Amino acid sequence: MSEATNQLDVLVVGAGFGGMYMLHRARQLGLRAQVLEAGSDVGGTWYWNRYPGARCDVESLEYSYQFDEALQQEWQWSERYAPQPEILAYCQHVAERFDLRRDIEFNTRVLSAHFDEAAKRWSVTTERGQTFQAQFVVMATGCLSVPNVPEIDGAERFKGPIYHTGRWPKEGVDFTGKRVAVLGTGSSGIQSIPLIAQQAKSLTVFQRTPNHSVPAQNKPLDPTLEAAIKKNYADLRARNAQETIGFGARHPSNQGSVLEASPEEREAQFEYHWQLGGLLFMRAFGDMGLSAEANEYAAEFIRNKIRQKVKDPATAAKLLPDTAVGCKRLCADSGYFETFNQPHVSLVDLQETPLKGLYEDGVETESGRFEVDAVVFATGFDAMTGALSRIDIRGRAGQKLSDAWAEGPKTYLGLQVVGFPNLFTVTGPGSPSVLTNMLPSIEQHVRFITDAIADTKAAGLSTMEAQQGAQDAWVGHVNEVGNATIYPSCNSWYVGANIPGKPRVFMPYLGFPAYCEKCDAVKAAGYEGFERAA
Ligand code: NA7
Repeated sequence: MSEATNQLDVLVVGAGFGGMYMLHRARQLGLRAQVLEAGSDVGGTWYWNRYPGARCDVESLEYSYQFDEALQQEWQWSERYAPQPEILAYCQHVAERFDLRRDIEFNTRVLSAHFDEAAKRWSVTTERGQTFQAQFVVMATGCLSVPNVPEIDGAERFKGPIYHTGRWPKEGVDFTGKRVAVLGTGSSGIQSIPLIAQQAKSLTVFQRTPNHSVPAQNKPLDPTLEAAIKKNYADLRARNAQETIGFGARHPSNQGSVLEASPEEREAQFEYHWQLGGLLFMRAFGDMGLSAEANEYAAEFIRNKIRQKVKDPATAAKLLPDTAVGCKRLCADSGYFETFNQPHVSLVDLQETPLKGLYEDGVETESGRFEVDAVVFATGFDAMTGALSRIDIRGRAGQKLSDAWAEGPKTYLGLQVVGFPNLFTVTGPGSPSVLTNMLPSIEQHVRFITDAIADTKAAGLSTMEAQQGAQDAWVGHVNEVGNATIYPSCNSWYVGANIPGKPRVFMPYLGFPAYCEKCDAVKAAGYEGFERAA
């Protein structure tokens, strides 16, 4: 190992949006940083999720970095909601513009990170047999980066190819003339199913839980709108920073109560926000996210839309969700429900006829066998903690992070964990992350972390570590805020319910502006709640 790699100030794991900005900002502050990335290029989520129809559910002009004015002026998006290849191209553009690749080692999966208490440094090993020493380690490993590949009986016997949406082959897949099965009807399934149906000879969708989806209303980006936003980008960014979810400030948000609205007013607001599209539907009424009773009106509105769209009443009935709108992340689709009107597309309800497994020629449920040529798992991710739990992370006295989190993740501000000095997480559990526009959340975390590292070093101190009292209070607060909403009310990946055996804990923090203010106050008070030592 060269002396330089031994003298890293900061080692960053992951070269998605978090890791790339972390590297750029660390360099700006004069820190010696190195990024390790498992993939062969930058992009993170947008590197891996190449399935047909993969697209962001936050508008392109808002789902982008804002730290550099020239960057946000020069990049041109083609659609209201950017497709995966374009977001990946944007990531590659950023890597080139800021000359990031020279400090990123690709095809390098991190195996372990151990803290040496005597040396006050982290030792990080990789699958390629390398060891890196660094004073600080930043896990920019993503919230949805470890695919959930369900353990299904007989998978090894199936003769055809099995794909996971989150690990889609770079060269793409041609389903022309094939009989295809898709398992899973979350965002990835709902986005890919209409496109797979366009190619496949037949498509059978296996649904465990019906999901809410609102048409994305995607369209080519209006150049007049783009010019108007770019004229004063800072204004839109500042207004978004005041939004609980960190985006959408351009669109009206009705703070009124569903319960107090007349039937006509209710219908009008829901219809207006349905036409706005996708996640913006959640802005129809202020109490939709707070009260189950209020939410039920939104749920019934969506069920009626599904009944209108799907011609066969029996299929429509299977597609009707009975969960609160938003408790699983609301999906944004382009023709999902209409796909079931096509004669070669069918739906199997796994609640009625549970899955038995795969066999040589297809999928088997309790109602019988379905012969297919290819299987697509759109079965999601081990979210929020999955990437961290797959690295052997050990802090003080050899304590394992997986032990510290045995009952669910516990952090201070989603940034640090007691007992793991100088280890930071970008958009970790306990921070707003997945309940917000990820880009501003990532930038806010990276600013906090890089400032904290630079300030700690400038003060002649060696370590920074969350304190127990501060962490306990923060965990309690995150739970209290989450439990006052409808969000923990169903079996979503927000609560880890999609992974067998995972402790049920509502992991993200709801409330982007309040969170940013808290971080600013913590920093202004000399990193209150963190202990910094020589
Ligand atoms: P999701 O939203 O977790 O959806 C996964 C889907 O797969 C969902 O319908 C699951 O049913 C289903 N699933 C998971 N495991 C199984 C098994 N074992 N058998 C049958 N069906 C199963 O993941 P996505 O990739 O679609 O989206 C993740 C996020 O990415 C999304 O929220 C956006 O933020 C972008 P379930 O509902 O658990 O019954």
